[in-house]
Amino acid sequence: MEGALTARDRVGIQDFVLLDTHTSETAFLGNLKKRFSEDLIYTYIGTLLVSVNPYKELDIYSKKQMDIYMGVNFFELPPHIYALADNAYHTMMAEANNHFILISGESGAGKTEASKKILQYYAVSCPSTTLLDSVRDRMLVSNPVLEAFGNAKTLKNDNSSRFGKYMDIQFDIQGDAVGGHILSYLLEKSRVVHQNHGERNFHIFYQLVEGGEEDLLHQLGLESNCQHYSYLVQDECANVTSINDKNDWKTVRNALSVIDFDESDIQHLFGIIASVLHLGNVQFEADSKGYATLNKNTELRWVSTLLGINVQVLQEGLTYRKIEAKTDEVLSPFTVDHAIYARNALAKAIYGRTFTWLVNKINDSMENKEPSRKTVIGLLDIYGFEVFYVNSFEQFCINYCNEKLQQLFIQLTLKSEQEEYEAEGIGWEPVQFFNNKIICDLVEEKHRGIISVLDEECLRPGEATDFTFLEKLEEKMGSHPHFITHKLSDKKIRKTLDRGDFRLLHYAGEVTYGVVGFIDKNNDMLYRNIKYVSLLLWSIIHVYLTDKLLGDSTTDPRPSSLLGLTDILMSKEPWYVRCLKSNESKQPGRFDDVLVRHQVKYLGLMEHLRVRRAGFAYRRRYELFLQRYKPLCPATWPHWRGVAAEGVEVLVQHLGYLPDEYKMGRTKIFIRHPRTLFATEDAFEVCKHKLASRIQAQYKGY
Ligand code: AD9
Ligand code: MG
Repeated sequence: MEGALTARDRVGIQDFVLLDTHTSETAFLGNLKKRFSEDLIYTYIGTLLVSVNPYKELDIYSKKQMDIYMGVNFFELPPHIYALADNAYHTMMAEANNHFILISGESGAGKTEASKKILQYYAVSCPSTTLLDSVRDRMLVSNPVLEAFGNAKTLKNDNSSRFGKYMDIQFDIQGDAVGGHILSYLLEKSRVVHQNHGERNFHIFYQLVEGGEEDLLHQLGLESNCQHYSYLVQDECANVTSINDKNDWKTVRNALSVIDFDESDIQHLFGIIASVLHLGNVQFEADSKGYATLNKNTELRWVSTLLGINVQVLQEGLTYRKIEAKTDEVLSPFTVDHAIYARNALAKAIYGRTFTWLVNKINDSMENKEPSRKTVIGLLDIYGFEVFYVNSFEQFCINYCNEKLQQLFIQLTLKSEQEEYEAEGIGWEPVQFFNNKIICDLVEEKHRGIISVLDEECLRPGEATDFTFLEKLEEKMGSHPHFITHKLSDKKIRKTLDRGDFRLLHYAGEVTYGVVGFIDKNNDMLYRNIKYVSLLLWSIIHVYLTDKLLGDSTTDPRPSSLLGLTDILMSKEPWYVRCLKSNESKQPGRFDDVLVRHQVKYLGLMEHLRVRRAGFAYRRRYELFLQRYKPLCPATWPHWRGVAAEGVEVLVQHLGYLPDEYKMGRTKIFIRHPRTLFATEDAFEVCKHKLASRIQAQYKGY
């Protein structure tokens, strides 16, 4: 009928797999845009959830909404993050295995928000006993605490995660959320001492200074003015309209008491945070010989008081290098530059250790000590791919992490899916996709990758510089199609590169990295900068931090530790949320076609859709399928005595599966649409209840 819009015209299609015959990028984007304009930010590709950041509060996350989604099959309700969370949960319960939800997308796309919604869903909706309420409360409040210490305003996102977070939510056999555990990765410590134009330090500093009670600030020797602290005013953007530091302070203070921080822990914690601010204000002057001296030591006295370190020792640590000779120790004075370097290194080390300590404390408070059998749902929320005008070692690490996650996604979906069809002898037209393994190898390959070259250079202290590192890269990577430098490029491209740059062609786009600082920052990560920071200073840090911050942090925080994470994820059943950024200016309701198209492309969503459309949403080994659903058919219940595959064939015939709906592989049955399986699952639920009441009736007879 002309003129009247059908619901489908208005709200688009909620699962791309059902998008008629169109698998073109234009149709895909048209559907996303149509839904976005109706505030429908979620769309499925099969069981993968695509989410587009609305940049405005939507009324879709209430308890009432959670209840609507609880226990309802995936495709019966409009797409929602709760539906995905619920489905992962019910599959975990039914199959008694571990799952993880991988949330990806570029910086500001909505990953952290998505992960919070999922956690809220589990904490609020899953069955509960009063005893467990406190664990859930702790899980929920761990978010504002970790965000205060690990998030900051960047040019891309006012609340950008500056660390990677993997959280296991543990469930007991009844399905109660009974505990949690967090692993944190690669905190961007350099932000403590330096922020780029238009960015801020970690939120907690502003929260304390702006929101801290008068008494507390007095005890810590702090002024209630961010402008007073050189680590906070480098870019004079202390005030951000979207952030209310005073309110956030209250939230964090309350949260800390929920996660078992007593008053002395809290005093201690903020004493350390304040000491970092004081340290940033410690200034040096050159004496007549050019060596560093302190121009006044008021700030250093505060650091000394707050950390409990003798002021003289601290002062020596910041202005002298300790050289250990055979029998003696010699103090050699620092230049001003060296002293500033030592001061900043100390500030970063203190902050980094405090963060690790905080994560450990949160983990203690969420720990479930019951030895009962548990299954977990893991949530992965890392910092997203980012490109700035100037990109350094931090962006290199962040973008490499994203490269790894994309590889994991490819491995688990596009690649293994197609390999499985082949192995199972299912007829299949291969779908072409860009495999970013070539870029992961370029970064991580042993002895040849960028990280190896960097590590090797770090082992040549005194000789290696950022520029010798770049030369080595040019020697080793010269002809690599994803690596370009000024020297290696033609005239046209050369104009866009400085001599100290290298450019990587990432899966998500080109990024030009300036090499300055790579050696230093990598050394810092390896805790090898003993050479640069005096031994004396380091012994102070060591004694102080191991005593006060409960143990050494032995985890290697470099990107290579991500390999361990890949193993953790590979052992679980995956679910995916792909977050898309709707526009660069953070405007509510604005959908930038070019920006969204670019993300759809590099995230491989079209390829995923093609594999999904032509493929099968569900597969199970014959034995498992038969074991679960055999009560649904008289011929297979209570036992099927023949070959499992034949039993499954009899069973699905009985259930009325159409020939196009399923395929029989070598070891597994493949089912095309989830709704077919859901219908079977519903029938199974009904049957289970009937069986249960029959058994009850029998027992009544005794
Ligand atoms: V980064 O890689 O950590 O820099 P994220 O985590 O992908 O990034 P985040 O979740 O922090 O982005 O979202 C950025 C901002 O977008 C939030 O602070 C919200 O203002 C906004 N946002 C994101 N998702 C939603 C949503 N579902 N509803 C409303 C949202 N606003
Ligand atoms: Mg985030």
